[in-house]
Amino acid sequence: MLKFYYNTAPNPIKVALFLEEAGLDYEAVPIDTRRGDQHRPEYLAINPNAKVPAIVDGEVVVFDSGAILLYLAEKTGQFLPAQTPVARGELLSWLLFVASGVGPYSGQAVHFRHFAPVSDPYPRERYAFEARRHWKIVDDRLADRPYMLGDSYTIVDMSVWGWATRIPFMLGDEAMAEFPHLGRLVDEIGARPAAKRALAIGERHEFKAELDEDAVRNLYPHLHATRAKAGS
Ligand SMILES: N[C@@H](CCC(=O)N[C@@H](CS)C(=O)NCC(=O)O)C(=O)O
Repeated sequence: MLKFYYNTAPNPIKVALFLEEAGLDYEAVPIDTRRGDQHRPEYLAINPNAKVPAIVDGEVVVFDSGAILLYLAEKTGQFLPAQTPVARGELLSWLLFVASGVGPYSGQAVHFRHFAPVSDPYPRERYAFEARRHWKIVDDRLADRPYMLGDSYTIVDMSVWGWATRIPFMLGDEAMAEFPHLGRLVDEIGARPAAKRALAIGERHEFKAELDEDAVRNLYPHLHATRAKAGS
């Protein structure tokens, strides 16, 4: 059975959405990043990036949420656009735009707003600005079509949804109002039974809640690397 290595963060939840939408059988394997599971050798052999998600499907190993969505969509033939060169160009462009732009800027915007141990306004403002700029591009795209690639719900919408649900946490409680078309898509996907099941996946396991020193060491190893260097 397919193994899905996950926690409840946005990138794994996109993959949970696909698995639930497609009705695939899978075993959810918790990677508790606050406890440091991502740094264990057996997980690094699957995902050398020490992040979630990853999947193991027989002899196939795939890490990185965008790659997993594309792999599963192509394997099952589901949630893909029409099989034309033009549609393929759009699929790859938007999927990778989310993977390389929306996701990383959103993640850093959250980090500098909520978790950075310094209150330097520069990174906070830069990442908030770039996250907002990327979300505006997504919102504009959705202004005149129901889904990111046109008339059908695809893996690009799933990929967008993963991070979009975190916009209030990322940019402030009122921020979603800046992106009405995106808000419409988030509400529509959120109402799907598969999305409800994907969001509930974390209830299957107990993840560490405390952000204590050990969790910080596991999540932000550079802090400890910098301190160790300064102390040496
Ligand atoms: N490019 C990777 C990024 C993966 C990533 O950064 N995952 C985050 C969760 S969204 C992670 O593992 N962070 C540590 C944590 O959640 O504690 C992907 O899309 O899968």
